Amino acid sequence: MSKDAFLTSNIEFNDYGLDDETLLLLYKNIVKPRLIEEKMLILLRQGRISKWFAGIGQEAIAVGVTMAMHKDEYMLPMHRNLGVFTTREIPLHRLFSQWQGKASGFTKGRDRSFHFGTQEFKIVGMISHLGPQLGVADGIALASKLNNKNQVTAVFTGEGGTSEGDFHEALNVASVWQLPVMFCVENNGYGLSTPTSEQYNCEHIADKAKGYGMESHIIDGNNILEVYSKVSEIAESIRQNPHPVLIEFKTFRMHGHEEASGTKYVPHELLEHWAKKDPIENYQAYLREKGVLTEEFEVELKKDIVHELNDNLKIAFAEEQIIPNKTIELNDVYKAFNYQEVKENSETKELRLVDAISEGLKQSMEQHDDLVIMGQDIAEYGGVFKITEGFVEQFGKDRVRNTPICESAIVEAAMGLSIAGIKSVVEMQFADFVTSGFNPVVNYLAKSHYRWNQQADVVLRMPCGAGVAAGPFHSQTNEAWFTKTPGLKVVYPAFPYDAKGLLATAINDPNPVLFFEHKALYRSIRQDVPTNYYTLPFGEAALLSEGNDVTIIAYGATVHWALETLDSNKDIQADLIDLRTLQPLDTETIYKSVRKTGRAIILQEDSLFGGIASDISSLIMENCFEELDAPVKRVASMETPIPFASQLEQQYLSKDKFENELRALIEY
Ligand SMILES: Cc1ncc(C[n+]2csc(CCOP(=O)(O)OP(=O)(O)O)c2C)c(N)n1
Repeated sequence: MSKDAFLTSNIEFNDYGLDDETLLLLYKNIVKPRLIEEKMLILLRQGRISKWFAGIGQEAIAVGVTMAMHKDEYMLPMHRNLGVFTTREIPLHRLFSQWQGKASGFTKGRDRSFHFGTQEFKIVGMISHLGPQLGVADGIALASKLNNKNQVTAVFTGEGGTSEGDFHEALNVASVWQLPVMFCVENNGYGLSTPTSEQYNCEHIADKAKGYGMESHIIDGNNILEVYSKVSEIAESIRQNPHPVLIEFKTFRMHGHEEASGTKYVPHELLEHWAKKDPIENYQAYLREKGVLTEEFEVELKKDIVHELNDNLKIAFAEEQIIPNKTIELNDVYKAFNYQEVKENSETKELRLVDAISEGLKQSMEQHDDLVIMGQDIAEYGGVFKITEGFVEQFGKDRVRNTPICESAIVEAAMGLSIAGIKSVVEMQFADFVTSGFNPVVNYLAKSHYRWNQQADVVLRMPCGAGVAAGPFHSQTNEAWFTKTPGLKVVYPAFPYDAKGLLATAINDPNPVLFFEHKALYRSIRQDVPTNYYTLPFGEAALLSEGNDVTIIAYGATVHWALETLDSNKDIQADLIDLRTLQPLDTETIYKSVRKTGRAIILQEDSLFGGIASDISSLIMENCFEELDAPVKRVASMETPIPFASQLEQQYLSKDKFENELRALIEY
């Protein structure tokens, strides 16, 4: 930073009645990230750090907004918001260790740069996909509203990020639910190399607020006094009366997207124009002119920061590299869950699968008095399968929340609730529609505990499956998309008794659980089910029949197909294993049975390739090869989308070919 380049300010400052102490604190806080970044650029050139996303020229926004927030209010910053972290006074050596992938950072070397959160400092960092944190902020703000905390949540995005669907969904949900969120858009001219003219086609991003029925403001993002004063006012109004606000900060990205990529594509005049509006040099000139900033103060300040910086860098550089340890890595994928068995009573009632799920969900709502459920049409309407019928009357609309058609934002909001300590269940109207919220499931919920020790205490209910002539978009059984993603648990009951107990466990488990409910079983399968609240453990398959000829492995609807087949082929003596949960998978029960029978057949409703049957088959070959008398057989549906017409659907499904394949295996 050149010392005397700005004798007079190019920004029109107004002190908004702030006292000298505050004016100097703002100065202190804005200088610090600049000095750190300048040092980082030197280290980058020396090859001592790997990448840098410079926020130089944009510091007034991060610093001004952070100072306007209370320390116990959550902030969700982006990759150029170092000022949020420094103003929240995170010890610098921890930041440096984070950037160097060391253990004293915030992710044990598992994620880079600003991709971390810390409950201690109430900061929830971004994931690379930019947009998802906007919906996460909704969830945190919802928790604050439900707990009457009068707090505001501040979330950042660049103007590039506003083109993502997450932005639209998050703003829409925040407005419909009147959530206390400040959506802070840093419009810095470029998203990587893309200028604003190729990013959006309206004059101001703030104009979009009108479409969401939302208050908006445009603020000079290079003027720290305007940022701090106006945002303080806005934040206070949100605390008093919860509502969302969209704030567009006009600023400019003075460096490349990341340092190595440069700024060749940015017209020189533009850089010159904005260089004159540097937020620090102008503020410095203003404070000097005003007589608030003395040379002595400035020298001391910079000396202190440089000392702090160097001392902390020394600590981080001296810290040893992480020594890889597989056990530690594997243990952190899921939050440890201390399963508590709640025994069933002897009183039972015959229930259909749909009723058992409804009863289980209702009893969990009673057990956890802050559990929130969210989904399309689940409130007064009771959900398309009527599982939540009558819930609003019992639990109220705060806890039984109809959502707009915003799968991404709702999964993200569930994540936000979890960050704020609230459990939630999200009903996907159909499992097929999870694709519209896929990113936050596999990238946010699944990876959060591993990345920064933050549980995603969310259950996604997934009405799935074929056999109801509903065509390609209301029939899929898409468990394989999730069983392959570390960090998720996958439950797939076939019976009312299991469904009720496993749902209670899914809700108790602090990890993200996908709970598959087969639609064709909802009203066709009945069973005597204990009337009380009870739990069943994950990772324990059920042995439904026993025999020495063959091991049949099934889950969901295929369990019933296998039962029917055995019923009409009484000469076949089979171990029939109902997996009940796919992740965790009860491999011991599978191996024990296969070692006894020497033959295994896996029946899957989904198309063959890449399904869980393939993995189970491999596991059996790898672990039981010596005991096998025949190759392991997978039986699965055709490699096509699921067709609508019932005769086509029947041809598609693996059900009808199972009997022949079973006999062929036994006769092998
Ligand atoms: C979903 C997704 N698409 C693309 C990218 C690659 N990417 C990372 S940052 C970035 C530009 C973001 O621009 P903007 O939101 O304006 O923020 P800025 O970098 O300008 O601060 C892009 C394209 C990404 N990380 N995630």
